[in-house]
Amino acid sequence: MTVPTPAELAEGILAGQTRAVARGITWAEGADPRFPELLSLIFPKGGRARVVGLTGSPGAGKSTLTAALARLARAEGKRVGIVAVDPSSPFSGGAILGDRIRMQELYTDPGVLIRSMATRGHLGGLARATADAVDVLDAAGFDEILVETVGVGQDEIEVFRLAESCVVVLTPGMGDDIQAIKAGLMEVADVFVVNKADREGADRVVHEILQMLELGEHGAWIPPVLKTVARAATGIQELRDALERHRAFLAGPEGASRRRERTVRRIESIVQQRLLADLHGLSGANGSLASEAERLEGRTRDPFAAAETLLAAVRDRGGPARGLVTRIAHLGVAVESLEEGGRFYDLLGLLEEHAEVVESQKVSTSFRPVGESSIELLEPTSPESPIAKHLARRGPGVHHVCLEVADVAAALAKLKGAGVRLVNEEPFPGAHRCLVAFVHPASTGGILLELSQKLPDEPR
Ligand SMILES: Nc1nc2c(ncn2[C@@H]2O[C@H](COP(=O)(O)OP(=O)(O)OP(=O)(O)O)[C@@H](O)[C@H]2O)c(=O)[nH]1
Ligand SMILES: [Mg+2]
Repeated sequence: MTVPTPAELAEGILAGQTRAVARGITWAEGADPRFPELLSLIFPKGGRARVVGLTGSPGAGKSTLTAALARLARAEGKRVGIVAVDPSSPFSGGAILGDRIRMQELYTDPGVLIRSMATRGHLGGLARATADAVDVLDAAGFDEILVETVGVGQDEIEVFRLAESCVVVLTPGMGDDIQAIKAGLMEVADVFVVNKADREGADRVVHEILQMLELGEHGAWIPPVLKTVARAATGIQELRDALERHRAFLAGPEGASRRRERTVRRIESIVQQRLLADLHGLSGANGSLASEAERLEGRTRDPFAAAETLLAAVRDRGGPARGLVTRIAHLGVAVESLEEGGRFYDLLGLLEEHAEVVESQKVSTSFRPVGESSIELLEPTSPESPIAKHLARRGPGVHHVCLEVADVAAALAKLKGAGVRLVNEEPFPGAHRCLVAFVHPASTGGILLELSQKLPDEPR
């Protein structure tokens, strides 16, 4: 398959094609600049899948439990996506051969898609990559999505928080882990599972969790504590029932705030990553992390002042680009002939002020000022001209809108960084001594957009 455009890939994903889904997840994982456009196309179609996160210490039985849940869902005819954010999971191939063989039927079941995510090297963060992968699966029509993570690092907890229902898996004989759970996972757990209940001490762990819950703060949802033997598929139906109750809770009035909290977190994490990336990218006169750190160590700057300086620099750089666009320079109108097309504008008193042949676009142009802007009539000088093609396809009419920018190269870099689809990656000479470049209608709301930078007048 040749490299698809975001629109082609979106179509494949929405049709549930496995290869398209896999590629979409790869884009998510690599923070591909095309991913935001892809997501914008598929996101409106999602929202039907139920997303369950499972976390717990290494070896707690998360994968076995995930597989057991997947089997139950398959028995009901549901399509299941499994995302294993975990290098040692049988799902990603690291575990004991026997476990993998026991799960073999899931790997070959066309109604199941298993994907593992590396825990390292995610531009933009593991949580973001995982949430994006889940959205791809959701849009592809998977009914249930199970996300397995090792709940140790901050990053993994972040991943976990994004699930709709979070299952914390504990096992007997892990006294220390209870402490860790108190610290990080307590308030995100929706269901507690004490797995390996075939072993000594399961009841004691259940008891400890219940005690913890009594002391701790929780809202309207009191997390149930269940016992399972994942390896023997014991207690799985009860887990599924508990998840169903949690889903019903989320759909109700009390669940709404919980849901909102998670949605907000997701946006926060994207913003946070962006800001951090911008912060680390700072250099030069406006201040950089290194220069501010140096001032701090030399006591010529205090931490708050350093932060203020850097925030101001980040805002200049990555914030909404105030002052980037200075005006609408002109409206480009394709006409069969300048003479004929110009007659109407003459009637309005919008007389030609400037005419020019633009070689790069193979067009003759006629500029008719209107206030700060102009109407630019465009007549092709060759059948090769983009204007000739426009006329053939759509007839005469609005061809593009031109915005004047102070620095077209900088504007292109900024847009490209945000995943905007560009027609030209490099500026080229346009009419009126301007440097111009076009932005694709797919990113602008349907209009071909020209960005134009006025070059200084030639010395006389
Ligand atoms: N005795 C017992 N063993 C179990 C149970 N559930 C899983 N196991 C075993 O525990 C081991 C680890 O199970 P996994 O499902 O790979 O655990 P995990 O939490 O996914 O492990 P990592 O992904 O490596 O962190 C395997 O050998 C399982 O067969 C259970 O209920 N009882
Ligand atoms: Mg595992």
